[in-house]
Amino acid sequence: MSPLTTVLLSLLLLGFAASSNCPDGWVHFGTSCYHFSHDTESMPVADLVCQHLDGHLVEIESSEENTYLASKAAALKASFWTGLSDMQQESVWLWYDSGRHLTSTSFQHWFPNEPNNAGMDENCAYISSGSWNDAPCHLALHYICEKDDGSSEIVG
Ligand code: MMA
Ligand code: CA
Repeated sequence: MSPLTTVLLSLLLLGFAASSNCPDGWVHFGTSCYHFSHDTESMPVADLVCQHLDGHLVEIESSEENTYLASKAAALKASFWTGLSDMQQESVWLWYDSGRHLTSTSFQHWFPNEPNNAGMDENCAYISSGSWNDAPCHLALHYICEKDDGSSEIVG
């Protein structure tokens, strides 16, 4: 083998080794895999289903991620639970699985005048057409699971 061929083959193999894989039924964006549910569940049950699939309810951290999810969801015309909740303390929004707080500098994309805690019973946030609304956590909605794409896994 010529040195050039060796280098090119090595790069190809390295590329494959580093490339991420998402299971069937999951789509890839950034360093995550996403699954858009076919069923509807309350938000806590949705999170349990995501955990059962080795993931968690989606945590949206950037406008790029939000736009990607909205584009994928557009064809599905549904509202999807995210992992965002203020069920522990009213008006303190945090990502259920990582425990990260939504702060004034965090990416957020609420519908106008949301979150409004309508009926004082809205502690979970769904995404619909790219914007977020707080709604009762017991509502049965579709949901988006997220998990790491495995590309940063340490092997060996
Ligand atoms: C309206 C608005 C929301 C609220 C839902 C409840 C459709 O949006 O008042 O803030 O969460 O109703 O269904
Ligand atoms: Ca609301």
